[in-house]
Order: sequence, then structure tokens, then C-alpha cells
Amino acid sequence: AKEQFNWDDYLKETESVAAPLHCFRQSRSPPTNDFKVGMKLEAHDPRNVTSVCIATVIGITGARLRLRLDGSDNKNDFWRLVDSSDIQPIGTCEKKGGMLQPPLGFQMNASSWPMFLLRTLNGAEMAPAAFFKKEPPKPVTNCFKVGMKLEAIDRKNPYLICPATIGDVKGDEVFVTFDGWRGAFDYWCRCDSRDIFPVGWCSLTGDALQPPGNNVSITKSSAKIQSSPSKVTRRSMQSPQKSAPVPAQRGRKPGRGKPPGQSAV
Ligand code: MLZ
Repeated sequence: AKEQFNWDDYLKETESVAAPLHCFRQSRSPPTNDFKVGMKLEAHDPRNVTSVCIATVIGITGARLRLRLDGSDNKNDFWRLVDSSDIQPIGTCEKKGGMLQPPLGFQMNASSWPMFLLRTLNGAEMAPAAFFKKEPPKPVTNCFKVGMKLEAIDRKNPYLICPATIGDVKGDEVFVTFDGWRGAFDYWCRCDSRDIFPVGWCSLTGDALQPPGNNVSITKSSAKIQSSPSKVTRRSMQSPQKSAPVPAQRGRKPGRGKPPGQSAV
């Protein structure tokens, strides 16, 4: 029988602490998600952030929306919190004097965009303004410490939120390491990233927190794990990185290579 992942037990087993709430740019209690599948809104194109596009809610997961840009393909869905500043009610762009743009990779001829836009918005179910929540303020300082536990979005599989550990801290950035995955999914991000959440977030939003992976990281503590009699519960224990990884350059893949034999998906 598969045991359910439980943070209280896991923190004890790993003798670690949860990163405090005030470290995160997240609301104290997760925002309510009133959106419905099919509703339309405006969203910044993740691949071309200066353009504001029309997006449709394709799915709902916890406090997040699965979004697809109208006129784009189905291979570039993205997820946003309902209190993300990347999304806004339809009409916001025009009110600010901007123009809605076709998404990167618009599937039709560029000249057909105005007509496409008209047809897309005609009779569309627009998400009401009250559904969009204010983005929480940035934390004043980076108060994460190496070894603290958190829940983090797996950027290679962005629908997943997984148990993670702070592996390194540098300036305003933190290195997020995924427990039990030997570094294959780890990344650097700003401490005020919307992709990281305090321990217990998923249980509050109703998201399914992924259990840690089965791969014990290659660190000093793995010796301790091997000699440990409790095999199941300690299998995914991960101690903080012993050697500081290279920070990722902006706009590039993180500086750590994928270990051989580890699939990304
Ligand atoms: N399908 C993938 C999911 C890995 C998710 C890891 N998240 C940190 C695999 O099993 O490799």
C-alpha cells in the first residue's frame, strides 16, 4: 500500500524545518479560485511578455488556472495563480491604451488577426473582474536558509507542485532542489517567485502535492540512509547541496546538467 505523503512526518524524518510564510510572495491564505473552464481573460504571453493576449481557462487546479492563448496551439499551455499580475479582465489592455496582440506562433496569417480577435471576443464568457485577486507584496528580504523545506512548481512539468529544499541562497535568489530527484529538476529563482509556496499550500488549495521522488541524492547523508532500517519513509530524504551549484544565467537552462539515465518527463 502506498503511504500518503505527510509533511509533519517528513519534516521529522528529515530533521528539517519549513521555510517561514513571510519568506514567500504568496498570500497568507490561498486566494479563492472562482474561475470556470471556458472563461476568457487577458494574459501576458509567457513567450513574449510584452504582449497582452486573449487566453482561455482550460483547467482549474487549486489557486491556479491552466491557460491557453487564443490562436495558439495546444502545446504551450501555462499555469497562473488567480492573484498573478500576468492576468487581468478583458478590456484592461484597451483601457490602458494598449492593443491586444496575437500570441507568438499565431496559427493564422497575421492579417487575419483583427477579424480573429473580433470573432474570439464575440459572445465570449469573460471572467468577471472580481475573480482576479491582488498580487501579494514582495517579501522585504531574502530570508530563506539552506535546508528549509517548501513546495515548488516543477518547471519542466509545471502542473506539478512538489516537495523541495532550499539548496543554496545567493543575493535575491534561491536554489530550489526537488526531494528525491537527484538534481534533474532543480532551478534557481528569485526569492519572490510565484512558483514557490510554503509547506501546506497544496493541502489548503486542494492541489495534489506530488510525493518526493525515489532517488536518494548523492550526498554524505546517503550513507546514513542506506544504513537506516526504515527504508520506505527515508527513501526520498534529501540533504542540502554540499557543493554550491552554479547559478543559472537569466534566460538559460540552469547550470547543472541532467544526470544520465534520468528522464525529464
Ligand atoms: N514523469 C516524470 C515526472 C517527474 C516529476 C519530478 N518532479 C520534481 C518522471 O517520472 O520522471
